[in-house]
Amino acid sequence: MAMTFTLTPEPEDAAREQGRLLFAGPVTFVKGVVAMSGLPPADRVEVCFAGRSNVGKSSLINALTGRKTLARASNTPGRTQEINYFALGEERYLVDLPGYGFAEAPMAVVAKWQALLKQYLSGRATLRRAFVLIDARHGVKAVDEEILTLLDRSAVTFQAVLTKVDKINRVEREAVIEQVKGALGKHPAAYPEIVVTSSEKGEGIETLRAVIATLE
Ligand SMILES: Nc1nc2c(ncn2[C@@H]2O[C@H](COP(=O)(O)OP(=O)(O)OP(=O)(O)O)[C@@H](O)[C@H]2O)c(=O)[nH]1
Ligand SMILES: [Mg+2]
Repeated sequence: MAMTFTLTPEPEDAAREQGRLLFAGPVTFVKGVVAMSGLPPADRVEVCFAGRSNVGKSSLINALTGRKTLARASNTPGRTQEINYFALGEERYLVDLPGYGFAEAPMAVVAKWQALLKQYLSGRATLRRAFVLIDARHGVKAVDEEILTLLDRSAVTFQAVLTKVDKINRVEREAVIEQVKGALGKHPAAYPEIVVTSSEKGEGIETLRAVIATLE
């Protein structure tokens, strides 16, 4: 039986309000982590943002939190090389993962990121969901498949988030959604809903806030 994927619907009023409240509260940068030993205590639900370099992870965290420079969105691919922890009050950790697929990064650096990523994804008990960001202009690429497979093996539920949707038209949007649905179908850890976002225009941001706020 094929798995059916849908777009995450607009949140109900209560969930929207829960999301708004969570993200309107204090948001702090906790620390940048370069080794498992540096992780903060696993004392609350956390979600992580994974995706290839330049896909818009930091921009999405900035849009969610309404803080323009919190996660240092940069034009330099591969700039975010640490696992960056942000706290939403005492409620949640948001985790900005190092971007992958940065071809120009030295092999040794890539290997170190991959090892850390693997340890983090398989070893973090409070990690409730991974959001895997997919550039809406490109869809799921071979480089994304690696992390999707890693998430399957780590049994971490992941939800696909299309980014930069403001850069494509209606027709392209429908096409990329179909491509992503097809790719997710091969991954047992895929959550059956996709969120479509634009950090630039705000599309999908309230929806994603509600998703994060209502995770048990
Ligand atoms: N038009 C548009 N541009 C975006 C959007 N999100 C991000 N960008 C741009 O894409 C580039 C990369 O965004 P980042 O948020 O730095 O990407 P990242 O995934 O954090 O990159 P690394 O940290 O290097 O892995 C920046 O120039 C952003 O301004 C979006 O929703 N719309
Ligand atoms: Mg970044």
